[in-house]
Amino acid sequence: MRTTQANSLLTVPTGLLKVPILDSNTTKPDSTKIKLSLVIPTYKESQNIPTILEKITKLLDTKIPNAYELIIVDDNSPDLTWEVAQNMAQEYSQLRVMCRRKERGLSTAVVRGWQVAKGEILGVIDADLQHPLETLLKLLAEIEKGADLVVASRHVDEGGVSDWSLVRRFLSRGAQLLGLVILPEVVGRVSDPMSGYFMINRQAIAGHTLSPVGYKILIEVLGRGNICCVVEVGYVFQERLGGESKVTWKQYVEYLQHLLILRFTK
Ligand SMILES: Nc1nc2c(ncn2[C@@H]2O[C@H](COP(=O)(O)OP(=O)(O)OP(=O)(O)O)[C@@H](O)[C@H]2O)c(=O)[nH]1
Ligand SMILES: [Mg+2]
Repeated sequence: MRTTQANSLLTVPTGLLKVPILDSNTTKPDSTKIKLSLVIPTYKESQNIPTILEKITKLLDTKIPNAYELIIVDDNSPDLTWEVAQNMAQEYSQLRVMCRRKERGLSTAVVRGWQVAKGEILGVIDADLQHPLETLLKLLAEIEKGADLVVASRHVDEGGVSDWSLVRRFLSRGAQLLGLVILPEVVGRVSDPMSGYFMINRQAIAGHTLSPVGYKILIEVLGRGNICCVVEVGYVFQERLGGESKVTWKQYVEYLQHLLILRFTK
């Protein structure tokens, strides 16, 4: 779906990281209702924006035309990712863009995006095309069947990582084991707690104050949400094609911090 209408940048929500309950009084007729709000957090992803937008809209237009929105939440990237995206909002009417100048970090970016979302189904996907787009339809199907949370997982049937070094595999599994020791009832609920690719029913987190640290937003929603039915769908994590990874040792420190905060404040 393409139009020539330009949108303005979204206002960044302030205050608590709390996803609102949708007001049924302002609910629109079914024909104009947004079902899925998919947040795409970005930092220095200008190279990937045109491709991901083209591919995602092509895919979702086949299944839920006019019933989804894409929300790019950029942290004032020096490569002007937000501006590249905003210029494309003239072509893609379902795209809305937020540029944060005061806050930073992947997880809080996702929640800020969900705070302005209109859909009952909230999702997140990376901008760098490492998350295969076809999996989106499988995630959507599971939520529509009644799951509260559906996680794209690298560690179930049909899941995997394409070309990770031994070191990265070791660090990823080590982080998961650490999580199982510190917070077994949260981290143990899914095979891939590190996944940044999932959909959740708004009702499972609406009204709960979230306070994620760092990268692992899934752990936060599992820890603080009201989630009964969890489903996992396998996917193979692809290699990055453009742009560069932002993962450094800092994310591992923040992950440990996040686990400890959840352990002692939940
Ligand atoms: N808004 C925002 N987005 C971020 C931030 N850090 C990373 N991202 C985005 O979050 C997604 C995942 O980040 P990546 O650096 O690709 O992390 P990864 O996929 O786990 O690691 P690689 O395999 O090394 O790419 C990408 O879309 C990034 O642009 C941040 O601080 N703020
Ligand atoms: Mg990546």
